[in-house]
Amino acid sequence: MNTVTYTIPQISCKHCTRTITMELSEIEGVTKVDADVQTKQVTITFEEPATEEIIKQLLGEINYPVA
Ligand SMILES: [Cu+2]
Repeated sequence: MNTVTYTIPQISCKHCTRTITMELSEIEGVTKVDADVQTKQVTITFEEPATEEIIKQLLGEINYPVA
């Protein structure tokens, strides 16, 4: 089990955090997503087959690239 925290400057409201949480939860192996509007940070808990590369790629695809 791995936990990573990313800063995502594009997070601006609760809609953003909901979108990010929903999209990341679709990735097989992602078990927990905690996105915060105030800090613009997303903390993700995951295990195989999910990888940081897969997570970062998806965030880029949905226009919330990691800083
Ligand atoms: Cu928003």
